[in-house]
Amino acid sequence: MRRIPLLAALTLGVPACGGDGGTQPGPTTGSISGRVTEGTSNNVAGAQIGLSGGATRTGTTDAGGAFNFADLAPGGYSVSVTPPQGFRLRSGDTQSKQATVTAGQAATINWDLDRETSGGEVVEIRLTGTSFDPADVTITPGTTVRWVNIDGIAHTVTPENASQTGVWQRQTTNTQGVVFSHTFAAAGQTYRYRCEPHSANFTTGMVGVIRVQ
Ligand SMILES: [Cu+2]
Repeated sequence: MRRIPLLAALTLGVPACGGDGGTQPGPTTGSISGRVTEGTSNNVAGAQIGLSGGATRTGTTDAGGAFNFADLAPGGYSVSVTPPQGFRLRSGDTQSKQATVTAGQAATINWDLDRETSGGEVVEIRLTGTSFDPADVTITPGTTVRWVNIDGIAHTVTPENASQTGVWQRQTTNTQGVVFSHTFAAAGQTYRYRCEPHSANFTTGMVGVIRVQ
């Protein structure tokens, strides 16, 4: 067994004194992040976010409705949103909001949008038995799809790719009625989905597809 000499042990136990070199440099920048949603559960992807003030940048919300501007010098900023097709600002909300960045801190700015209701076509898909009816739907951008539980038993509407552009969040239902609605804004996307109790994969059983052209 090795023994630490008494003098060394004492030295190790005593904090360095003398004043220099004891402090670590703290963060000098902060960030502004946030999320754009519609209602309580729908993330809004593809919203354009603009930053001005201490820096000028642009970004777009991801599949989770999130955006993030990092490495910002402390100070005041203005953050604005441009809703994607099919959405508009909620009445009373403002397009441009102010944020103050503090070093080492994340400021948060959120928007909750409304769906554009003027002229948007609505397509209904019925959940009945072990089928989505119709199962294969082709729509144009801006169309709203509404899933309705007909038989009142447990189903889900589970997208194959939860990070796909413009995708909806997995939904569950066990009662009759409207399960949810989702407006498809992004063109050129094909969304495959299934009902978990009635399909083990995305190709057989209770499955569906939405094609946005
Ligand atoms: Cu089902």
